[in-house]
Amino acid sequence: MKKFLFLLAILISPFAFSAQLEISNSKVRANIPGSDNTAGYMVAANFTKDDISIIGVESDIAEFTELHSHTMKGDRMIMRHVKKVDIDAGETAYFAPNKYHIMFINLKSRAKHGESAKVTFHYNDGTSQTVAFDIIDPKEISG
Ligand SMILES: [Cu+2]
Repeated sequence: MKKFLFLLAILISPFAFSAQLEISNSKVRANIPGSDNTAGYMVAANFTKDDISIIGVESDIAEFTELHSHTMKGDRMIMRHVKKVDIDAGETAYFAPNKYHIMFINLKSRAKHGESAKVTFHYNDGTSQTVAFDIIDPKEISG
């Protein structure tokens, strides 16, 4: 019986032994009419003993979903598509306005306040994780 329960525990938690981030405060800016793109933010904490890299991202609301960074060029902010974001063991990454963000490009429909998006992160160890993001009026997103 003990053995059976152990096997059951493995079956119902398939990611127990793989990279998983604690993702909180996950939200997407509701997009403004006339724009086909928007951005998402989150806090991603790595409480595991392993360094984790996010190497890809996709979503159910956009044709393309990318990891972006913001860098300053002189006094101008420039968005860059980055191939990966490293979150070392014990570290926390803040995806926020003017920092790393998730870019949703060619939205399939308008991202409306009150709806939600499914965002899937792919990790360097071959695993992935899907997280729900609340779609929020940009006025309610600080930063
Ligand atoms: Cu961007």
